[in-house]
Amino acid sequence: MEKLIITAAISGAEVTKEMNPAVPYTIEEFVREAGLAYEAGASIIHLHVRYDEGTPTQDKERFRVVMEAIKAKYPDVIIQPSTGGAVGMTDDERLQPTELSPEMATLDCGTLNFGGDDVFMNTENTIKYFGEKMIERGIKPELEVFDKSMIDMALRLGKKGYIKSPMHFDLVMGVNGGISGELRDFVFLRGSLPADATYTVAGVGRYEFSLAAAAIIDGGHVRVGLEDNVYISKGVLAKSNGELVEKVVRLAKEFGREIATPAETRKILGLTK
Ligand code: KMH
Ligand code: ZN
Repeated sequence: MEKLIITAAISGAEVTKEMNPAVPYTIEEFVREAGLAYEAGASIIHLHVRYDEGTPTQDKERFRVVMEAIKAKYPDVIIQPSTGGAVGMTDDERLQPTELSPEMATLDCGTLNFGGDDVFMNTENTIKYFGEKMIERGIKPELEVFDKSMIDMALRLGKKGYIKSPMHFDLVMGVNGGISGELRDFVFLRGSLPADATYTVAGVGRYEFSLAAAAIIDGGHVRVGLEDNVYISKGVLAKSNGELVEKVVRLAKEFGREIATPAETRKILGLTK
């Protein structure tokens, strides 16, 4: 079986230090959390940035500083900025980190309720616009799908030339407003992907490790991190993103999956930069 790509979603836009003190806000904290995840076995860092006091931002300059600081210490790690940002941001605000020519970036494939009164807006025109920008800038999109309809949207827009194949998906499961993280739904999503696609799974909250195990067995890849889940086990806060990655590495070892280095990850995903 192919080696296992581990992505660490180290920060997110919604999770706070009140929920887990390890959530990074300052540049030093971003370097620390990225480093611990990388050293534990993550080859991709999925990145949202914050200002020092914790406000999420898509500001290009803040991304530049954080990305350069991480790369200065861990030059081969793959940094995958979010273009989802935080609920309520405009399309152009969200796209800013793609101007820095990262190897990858997320591309969210549909609109969904996001808890309470929040709606995470991704209209068809937004998805087309983001897809075009990523092709223009030579960035491999990680297609964030929170429900089955979003896979269908990606395939439709792929046929129209907005997204290139082979596609790489992130099955984000267990968001309040998206598909659940039950195994039955994982089998359904996974079975809906094109044969030439790669995928990673991001189980939110209590689904993080059950879905990681499912993807490891299935030959898929895994995303973990404080963005998705702040606990290492029921009721016990994770000490760091590194601790969450270490748990995935242990699971992979039990099932005989080796961990992909950043160079191997580039090969598997066809990253060319
Ligand atoms: N923060 C969410 C509204 C992504 O990174 O592309 C969107 C999100 C998805 O986290
Ligand atoms: Zn994200």
